[in-house]
Amino acid sequence: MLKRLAVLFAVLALVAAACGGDSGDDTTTSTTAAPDTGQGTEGGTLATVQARGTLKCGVSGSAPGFSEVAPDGSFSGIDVDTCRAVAAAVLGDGNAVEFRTLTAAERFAALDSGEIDVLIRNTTWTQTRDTDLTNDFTATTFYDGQQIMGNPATLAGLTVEGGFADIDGAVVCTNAGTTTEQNIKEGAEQAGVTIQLKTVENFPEAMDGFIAGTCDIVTTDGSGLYGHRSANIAAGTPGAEDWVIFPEAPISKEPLGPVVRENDSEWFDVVQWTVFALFSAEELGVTQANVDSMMDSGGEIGRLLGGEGEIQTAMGLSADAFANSIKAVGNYGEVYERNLGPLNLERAGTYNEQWYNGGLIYSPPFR
Ligand SMILES: N[C@@H](CCC(=O)N[C@@H](CS)C(=O)NCC(=O)O)C(=O)O
Repeated sequence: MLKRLAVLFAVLALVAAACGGDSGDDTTTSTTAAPDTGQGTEGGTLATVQARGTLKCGVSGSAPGFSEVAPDGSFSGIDVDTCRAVAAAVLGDGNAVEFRTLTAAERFAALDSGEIDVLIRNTTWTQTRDTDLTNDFTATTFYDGQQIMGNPATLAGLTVEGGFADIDGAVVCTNAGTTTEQNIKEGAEQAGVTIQLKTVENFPEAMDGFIAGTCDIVTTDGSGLYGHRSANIAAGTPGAEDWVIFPEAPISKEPLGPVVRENDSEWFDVVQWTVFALFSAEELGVTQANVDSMMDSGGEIGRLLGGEGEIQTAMGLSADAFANSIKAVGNYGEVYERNLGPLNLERAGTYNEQWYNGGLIYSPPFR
């Protein structure tokens, strides 16, 4: 489906709804003072994480393919793997992570207060979140877009060609503190349709309402809708295979990726270049299985993995920091396939492909 997203994003790029901060999206207030993180400023978080020996990573915990908690308490997902890659780069151990599950409304305050070191919770990069709040966005690990899901058994005639006209008068449910609630409100207003927007704390509650029939429609990032629909089909929820996800052209751009506290440039670099290392590893053919045998390659692969000319020690990391990340989770393509492949979030032909395959996944050079 993301093939369709990619094509339609191109059309929508200029008209996509802006994710303005006009609602309960932002749980921390704007400030011009340095954030009270207890971390100091420059370099604070890297030293803190190294001294502690674990990384505190803020995730959702109920976002299929991004961050989920299994009954045994183990975490998985593309966001979870990004946490592990950072921990492996900084601490040499991809398991040295304390996950904190956060609602959308809680997440920025948790980062600002120092409760977490990095926020990797399917979080959309927007202007207000970046510039009004005490956040810095490092890189985009998944290009998403908001869609809507309905049940044709309740809303007769609903098809994937559907649009705002089909939700006139509907009870629309989503989770609070998101771009989602802003986009749907603004989109409905602009389309001249009236909706009854019901926001809940966690998106799974919106899904419960949808299944119970108290919500006519649910809306969130397309990946979330596909993920929840797949999970419900697998769980045998009656009628789930008929649920319709529309419009084919997402109603917004939702670039998702890791967020750090602002003005901590050293830590920002560590998180950002860990993501770039996963991107570059895929480009250079370095995988979880072959990383050890590639260590002695010269050139860019050598520099990436800690060989001659390596640049990681100058960042305050070990020379083999990124080799450790790749050993822990694999390259970006492997991370994508492991977590999003099972949800049928097809990568080919989408923005989540590598740049040399027509996508937007692009790492600057390791030089
Ligand atoms: N990307 C949007 C939406 C994020 C969001 O909350 N997405 C849902 C989609 S699955 C989610 O994470 N739900 C899990 C939860 O509420 O814990 C944002 O940054 O505001």
